[in-house]
Amino acid sequence: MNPELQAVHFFVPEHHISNIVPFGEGNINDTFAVTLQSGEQRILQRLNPDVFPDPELVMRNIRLVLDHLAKQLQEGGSGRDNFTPLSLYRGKTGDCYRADDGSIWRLMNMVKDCRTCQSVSTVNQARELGKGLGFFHRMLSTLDSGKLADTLPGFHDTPEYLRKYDAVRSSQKMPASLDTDLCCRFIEQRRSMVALQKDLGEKLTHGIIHGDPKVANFLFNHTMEKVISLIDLDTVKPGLLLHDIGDALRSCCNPAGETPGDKNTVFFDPEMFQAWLEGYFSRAGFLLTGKDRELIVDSVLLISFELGLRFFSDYLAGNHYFKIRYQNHNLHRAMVQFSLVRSIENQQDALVKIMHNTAKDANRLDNE
Ligand code: GN1
Ligand code: MG
Repeated sequence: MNPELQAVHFFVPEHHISNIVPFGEGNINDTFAVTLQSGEQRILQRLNPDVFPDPELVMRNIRLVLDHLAKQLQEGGSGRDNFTPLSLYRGKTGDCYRADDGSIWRLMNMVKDCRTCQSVSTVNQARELGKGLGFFHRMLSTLDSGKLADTLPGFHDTPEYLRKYDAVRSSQKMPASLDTDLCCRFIEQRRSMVALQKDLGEKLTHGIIHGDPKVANFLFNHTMEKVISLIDLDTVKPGLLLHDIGDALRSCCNPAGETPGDKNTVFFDPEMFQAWLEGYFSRAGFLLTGKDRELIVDSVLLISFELGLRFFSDYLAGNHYFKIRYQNHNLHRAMVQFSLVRSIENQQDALVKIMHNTAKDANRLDNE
């Protein structure tokens, strides 16, 4: 019997299952859509044990966050914002199944009538994504982050990613190609950028972060006009809100997506940037300090560079971390992130201005 069937039987009796198929485009975990005889659907997921060293702790974080979100939505203190929370199903002896190979599986609800996309196509969607992350941060701002474990130490430690890159370079024979040379040169020219991390650590708002707020992890309603949920909670943990904000913006404001056919189409869209900020500030602007705001553009630069570095290092090391669909997939992904970095650099002053004006307008609206 294949592993997904074995896992699903922990949660649902065999005769209730009608169909089970691979689902989504995640780079780390294995995800399946399960259809029951009743027609209802569920999401079955296997946590990648090579990435998450302590999957039980991941599950504990998720439980704490889901319980808190459910309570917040019930009490209505933060409003509802069309938000549909996820929930974990219980199986024979609990809400997660440990397979013989040690991996952990869980079953969650499939949010009804929702749609996802890999990249944004309208300014309204960008605003909705900003609202969605802002609402999520606002709801979790009343949960003590000290209760959550750091399940991925060093997850946004850019200097550490640079050290790992150096280590891979010195231990492997470099595949000789023009693209590889370009990436190496690009990284060399930006070594000093990782020092930003120092700034990012001080005077900035700590809280509970989602850890992976890319476009594909937000659920839209069927018309693609409203964000109704945020999925993929494996990386929820204590962290800097700016890390989430930077990551969400690098994904949202790149309409070409993470793997466009032509990497020359990659561009950081300032209109999407403004709309995203308007959305975020309307829900969670009060959580940010002046220093947080000042560093928003830098944080998008840093996270885009960091992700490019992670993809490129994984390519050099033999593609053990991110799943690939073709041989040079991680190289291509890295070049896309580096193109995004260049596009942000070229517009940096204008983006900072947009940020200041949007923050000012948001303050004015708050005070009216
Ligand atoms: C990974 O598996 P997925 O797609 O949810 C990665 C994120 C990256 C993202 C880029 C635990 O997330 O950090 O931003 O790919 N997750 C982990 O697509 O490393
Ligand atoms: Mg993820």
